[in-house]
Amino acid sequence: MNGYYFITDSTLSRAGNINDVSRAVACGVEVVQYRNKNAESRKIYEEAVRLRKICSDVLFLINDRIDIALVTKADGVHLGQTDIPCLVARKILGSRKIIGITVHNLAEAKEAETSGADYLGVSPIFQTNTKLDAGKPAGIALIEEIREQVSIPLIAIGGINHSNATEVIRAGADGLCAISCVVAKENVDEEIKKFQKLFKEHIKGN
Ligand code: TZP
Ligand code: MG
Repeated sequence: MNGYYFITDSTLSRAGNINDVSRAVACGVEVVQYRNKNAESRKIYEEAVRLRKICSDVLFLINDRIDIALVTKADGVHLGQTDIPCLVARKILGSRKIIGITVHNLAEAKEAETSGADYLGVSPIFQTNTKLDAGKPAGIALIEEIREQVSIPLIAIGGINHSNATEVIRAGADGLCAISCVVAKENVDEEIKKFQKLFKEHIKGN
C-alpha cells in the first residue's frame, strides 16, 4: 500500500463523493476509503454500493462501519482508537480483509501491529481543520519513530499539503492522505496527480 490514498469528504467536496471517487480511480489511486460521518445508515449503505462498483479494481475501504464493509463486499475497514478493537474486527471480518488503524503514538502503533492491523494511519501529522478531534499535531518525528519499530505500511494524515508532503514521504510514510487540499478544490484529479508526482520523484531520487 503506497502513494496517494484517497478519502472521501462530502462536506468539503464540490462535486460529490461519486464524482470525486471516479476521478481518483481514473488517476490510478491504489486505495479509496469511504468516510462519511454525517449521513444516516441508509444513505451510507446506498452510496457505498455505488462506490464499490466504481472501485472494482482498487482497494475499497470503509471508515468505521464493519457492517457496511461486509454487506458491500468492501476490501476492508479503517478504524480509530475509539472504534471496535482491531482483534474484534478481525474476528468479524476474517483474515482476508484489510484492517487499517489510526494511531497517534508509538505505543498505539505497536499494539495495532500486534493485533493484526494491515496498515496504520499516523495522525495528525500537522494541524488540521478537517477533523476537529484529531488531537495535537505530532510532526514528522512520529512517522520516523514508528517507521523504526513497526514494519506494516504507514499512511500519514492530517494537515498535509503540496508544500509539506515531501518531508512526510522522506520521513518514511508509505502513503499519505490530504483531504481538504484535494477534495475542496475544483480539479480533484489535478491535485491528486501533484501528490503522485511527489512519490514518483521520491522513488527516482532514492
Ligand atoms: N484523520 C486524522 S486527521 C484527518 C482524518 C480523517 C483529517 C485530514 O484532513 P486534512 O484536510 O488532510 O487535514
Ligand atoms: Mg473511526
